[in-house]
Amino acid sequence: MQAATHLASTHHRSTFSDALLAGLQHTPRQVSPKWFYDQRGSELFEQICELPEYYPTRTELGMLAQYAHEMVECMGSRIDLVEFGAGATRKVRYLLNASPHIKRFIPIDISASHLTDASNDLRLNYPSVRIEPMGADFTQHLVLPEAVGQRVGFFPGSSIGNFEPAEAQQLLSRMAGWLQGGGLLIGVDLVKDPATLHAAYNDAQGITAQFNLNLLARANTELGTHFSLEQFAHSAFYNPPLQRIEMHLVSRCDQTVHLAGERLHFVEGSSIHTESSYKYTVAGFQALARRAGFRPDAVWLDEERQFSVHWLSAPVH
Ligand code: AVJ
Repeated sequence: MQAATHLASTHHRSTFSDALLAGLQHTPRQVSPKWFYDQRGSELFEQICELPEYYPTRTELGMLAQYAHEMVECMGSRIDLVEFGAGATRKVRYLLNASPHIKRFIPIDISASHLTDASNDLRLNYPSVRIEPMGADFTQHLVLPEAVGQRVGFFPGSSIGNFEPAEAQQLLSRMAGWLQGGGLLIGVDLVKDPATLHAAYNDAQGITAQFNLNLLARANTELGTHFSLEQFAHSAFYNPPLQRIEMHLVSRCDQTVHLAGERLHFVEGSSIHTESSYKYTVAGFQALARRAGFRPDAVWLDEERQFSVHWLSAPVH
């Protein structure tokens, strides 16, 4: 039984430590949202997906339930499927149910333990599909095993929105390289009224706030820091000119934290930028995909035009 390689190694901890220190010594202070996803963070995100305010997940699931058959039509007759940031692997099951042509599924996720459980359950439900999980950070160097059919990528949930547009283009062009001859099925959250966006990242139960603050709890657990979570406040707001939601942790007082032997001082009101979630128009995203080397093809929208799923063909070059 091939379990996902365990990432919580010293390498991973040192990488987290280095990234956090570099981000907190940077002006403005910023940390990549990928560090949200330890076991606790992945669990909190699963809770976010159930929230009434957080519309992206249920909207995309509804679209997969309605259009999966059309989506797999684009993928060919011998599919080698890879998912970037597979998490709980809930969404891919609509594709696996809709197509008998998926020979292998490679779920990739930075949260290895979360991935192993999900993969074992997939093997039980889809015995004819080779399930080969990869515990990896797909934003870093990635080597995929030899293809066993058309290489098809699956990148749902608008996780592309977490990347700065230039980074998003770079990541998409790497994906276009990996997926040559096949394509990418990608979920992209759309620009909409700021009130709906604000609510989606400021839920009444405070789960998103816990998800945001968990970054500091993780540092305390893994790096031995002494962040006082009560002394930081969750802040999330929509930035219209940049068409992005910004999440921050705001210092409630003047305080000092030690990390890797360095002394970090936070004045009251200063913040750590912990996540951006860019929103796109259909045309804006298609232009970005084209610049990355894809040929935008089919697009699916929900009735309220809140969310989009795109099929991007990856030309051979
Ligand atoms: C999983 C990255 C798509 O940005 O909407 C949810 C993560 N952050 N609530 C998003 C998230 C706050 C989510 N993505």
